[in-house]
Amino acid sequence: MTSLLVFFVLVLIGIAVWQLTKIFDLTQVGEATDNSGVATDKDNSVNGYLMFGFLGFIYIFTIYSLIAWGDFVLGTPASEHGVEVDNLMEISMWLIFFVQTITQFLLHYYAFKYRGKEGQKALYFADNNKLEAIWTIIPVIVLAVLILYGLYTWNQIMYYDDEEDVMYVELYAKQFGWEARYAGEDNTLGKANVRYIEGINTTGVDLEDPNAQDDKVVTELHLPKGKKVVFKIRSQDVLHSAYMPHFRAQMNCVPGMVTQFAFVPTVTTAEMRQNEAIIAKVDKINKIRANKSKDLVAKGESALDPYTFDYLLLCNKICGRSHYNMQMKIVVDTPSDFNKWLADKQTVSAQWKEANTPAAEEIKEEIIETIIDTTKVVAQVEK
Ligand SMILES: [Cu+2]
Repeated sequence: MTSLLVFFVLVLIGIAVWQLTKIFDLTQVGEATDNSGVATDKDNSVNGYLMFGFLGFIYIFTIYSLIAWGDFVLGTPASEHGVEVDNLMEISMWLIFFVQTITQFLLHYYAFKYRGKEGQKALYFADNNKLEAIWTIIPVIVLAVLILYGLYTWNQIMYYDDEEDVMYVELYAKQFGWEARYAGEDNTLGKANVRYIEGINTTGVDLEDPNAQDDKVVTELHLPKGKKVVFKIRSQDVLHSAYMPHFRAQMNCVPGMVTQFAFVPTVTTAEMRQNEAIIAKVDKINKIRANKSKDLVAKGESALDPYTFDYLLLCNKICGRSHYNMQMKIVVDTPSDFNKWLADKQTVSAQWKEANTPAAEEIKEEIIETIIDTTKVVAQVEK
């Protein structure tokens, strides 16, 4: 509401300034001013130089952006296919950079060179087949090569062989968080459906399905280095997008269907923390945090924890109010560490049994009774 008001105030100020200049013009009646509205040589010159100035602005701002924000790029890819994605990106960006530098120069330079002059007539071609053929064929060839290269790379990334030694992991998206399910010893994910969601079974695993008996559900994703992981991706509610930037992986999560993405992690979390660019980035973040902490401590609040690098799975689709915070930590371990970590986790069927055994029910009832008794006592004391 405030921004709408500010907008209206700005519009009104604009109109006021416009009307004032009109009044100012009217007071100049009788003086030798040109009110014809036709551009003079001076007007054209000013516009020509402004065009040239704008070209300088584009170039200087581009260089400034590269220097000021160049280190925000993600750096070393942490997956096998990530190298391919980065190559594709680099070739596309260099090409765009090269073409834009030349075309922007030509556009602005000629706008300056052929600016309007009294008595000068514009020379133009009504038609030139040779010229049109050149500027059609060259972009067609360049774009076709880029698109074919992109398609080839995409197919290489998306293809995986069922016979291959792969590991299946399910990513389950919901407003606003992630869960991951490991397929267990049989390497087959049990059936799941949103209708089975009940109690601790938060991902809707079909607990009757024999394949689901060894499935394990976790809230922190661990991946073994060097193993191809096939992600089967589901969503509970709305469209989400599973985005793992360091692995150059992204796939939509669509309610009612299973999408997939597969990759081989190549750098463990511990190794990535030793990466020079990551160390510099972490230092930068911690400097900002230290500065903020000073202010917080001065206000009597507690200081911020220092940041350590971790891979993340983020949601990359605006899916609701807390979308910005929809993330899950990813840890890439050595295969032996990974196996140890996974072995410690309980299967979802065991968790279910534990939560629904008569003993657990009894304890639950006892707790409820105690709560009721306590409330009665409190009520009596209050009387
Ligand atoms: Cu989301």
